[in-house]
Parts: sequence; structure tokens; C-alpha cells
Amino acid sequence: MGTRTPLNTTFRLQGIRPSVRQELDEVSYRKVDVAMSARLLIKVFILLLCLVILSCGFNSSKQPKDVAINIEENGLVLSSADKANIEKVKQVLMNKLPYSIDLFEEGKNQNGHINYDFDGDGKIDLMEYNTFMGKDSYGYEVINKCVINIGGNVLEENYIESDIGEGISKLGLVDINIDDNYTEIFVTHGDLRGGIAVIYRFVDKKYVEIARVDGGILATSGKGEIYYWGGNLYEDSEDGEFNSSLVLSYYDINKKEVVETNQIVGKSITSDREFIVYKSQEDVIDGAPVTEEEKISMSENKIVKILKRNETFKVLSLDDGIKISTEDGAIGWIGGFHMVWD
Ligand SMILES: [Ca+2]
Ligand SMILES: [Ca+2]
Repeated sequence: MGTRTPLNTTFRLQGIRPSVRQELDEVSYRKVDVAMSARLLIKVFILLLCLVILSCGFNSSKQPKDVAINIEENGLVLSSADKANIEKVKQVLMNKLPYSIDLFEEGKNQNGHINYDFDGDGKIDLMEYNTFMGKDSYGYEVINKCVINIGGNVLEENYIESDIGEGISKLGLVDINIDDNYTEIFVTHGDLRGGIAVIYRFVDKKYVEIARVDGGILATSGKGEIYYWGGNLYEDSEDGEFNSSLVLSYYDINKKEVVETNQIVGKSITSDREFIVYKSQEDVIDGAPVTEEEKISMSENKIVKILKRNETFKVLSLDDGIKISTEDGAIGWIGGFHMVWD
């Protein structure tokens, strides 16, 4: 045993020397590899440490921000989404337009909330709402009840059926008078174009009905006038800008009645659409919806001219229909723009 080991050792050293060298080289390479891996590990560790420190930094800067957003107003904790929506509502109301929520969704009761200062006490209120489906008198499934709750004060609004169905269709906010601190709440019954809008003011924790207008709310003057669908020469889209120079009638909140105005008479108006100028007032097609092309084909020999988009015209009189003159001197009658029943 005593001699075997040195012999073997010699044999190995002499006979297999190159491969030992190779092994040794490989070992040293492995050592290098290990050293490189260790350095890499340290780098990764440092990187991770940096990330942890950075994320802690972000968290610590984010934490107070969230707390700041969730401030209590009127005992409410407002989320950042609630805060953003308050700003959105404010923007819409500042433009004298209604902020509205479409309530109808096939076979589905709705629930949600709107935060705003309804009673003008300077504190944000929470209005929760729930809708309930039911059948209208035609057997259609519609929203036939909307329940509103502001701080435990409940308003149950039942569907008022009119010519054009669709149940309760919208819930929203409108600022009728910018000089008071109230922001009114409205519920639209039926279609925007032919339904009824009921407007409430939240005063001393009670809902006071202040107006009921035929046709959905399009805009306000901010001074007590409510502009509604059907009260204008023709309507602009619900989302677009409202053109108060086309108003023929409005609801006056102070007089509590519809007021007709001839403010449009004598004004030069640039048309935003194409329409027919008829030879006589009796020829004007109104009533059930038809396209302008259909009207043209139905109005043979009754047309003075087709007024094109961006052409200007002047309203001469409202006494007997809407009598106008065009830039090229043609005189005739217009109307039937509401695509509904007037
Ligand atoms: Ca309030
Ligand atoms: Ca107001």
C-alpha cells in the first residue's frame, strides 16, 4: 500500500499530464466562472436593492398623496375617481350643459352614485341611485322607478309615461341659475326628443320640484332659462354646443312657465344642414320622421329652393310658420326639423 500510492501518483502525473493540465485549466476557468458569477450575483443583488429602495421611495411619496385625495368632505371619503368626476361635472355645468347618465340597459337595474354639492353648503354630498325595471302600458320592459338617496333623504321617482316611451331614461345634474349655489337634479322620462324632464332642487334636505319641461333638457342660460328639445328652430346634438340664438321657446324658472321669444327674427343664420325652403307654410312636411331626400321627392312643385349647408338665411316672421329669406333673394317657409311630431 505504501508504495502504490506514489507509483500511481507518478504514473498519473507522467502519463496523463496533458489531461491533468486540461483539468487544472478547466478548474481555473471554473474558478473564473465562479468569480464572474459571484460578481454578477452581487450586481443583481445591488440592482434588486436599488429597486427595493426606489419602490420604497415611490411608496412613501405615493402614500401621503392617496391620503390627501381621500380627504373627508361632509363625512364622505372620496376616491380619486370620485374627485375626478366632480371636476368633470363642474366642467359640463360651467358650459351650461346638463350632466347626464344614461340609465337604460337591456333588462338590467342600475345603481351608482354621483358626488356633488347639491344644496350649496360648500360640502360635497353623495347621491346614490337605483333603478327598477317593469312593464310600461305597451308591455315593453322599461325603467319604471328610480330611487335617489342623498344622505338618507330618499326620492322615489315613478315613470311618467308620455307619447314616446322608453321609461325613465336619464338622471343628471343641471345648473339653472349660476348665481345661486344650488345644483339641480333632473330625471328624464321617455326619450330626450319627446319625453318629460322633472327638475328638483335639494333644499334643507328635501327634494323640491322646481320645473317640469316637455322634452329633454339641452342647456340652460345660467340665468333661470331652461332650453329643451323642441323649443328651438332646430336642435343640435345632445353632446355638442348649444346654439341659444336658435331658441324659439324656453322654460322660465322664475315665471314657472314656457316663454316664447321672437329673438331669432331678423338674425342672419348660417345653416348647419341642408333643408327645403317651401313655397307655402302648408307645404312644410312635419310629423313622422322622414329623411330630407324623402321630403324632396314628396315635395315636387312645392319647393322654392334647397338651402345647402353653410348658406345663410334670415328669419322674416314667426307669425304664420317660419318665413325666411335666403341670400339670393328667395322667400319661403321652413320647418319640420325635429324629426318627431312637431
Ligand atoms: Ca352639500
Ligand atoms: Ca346654481
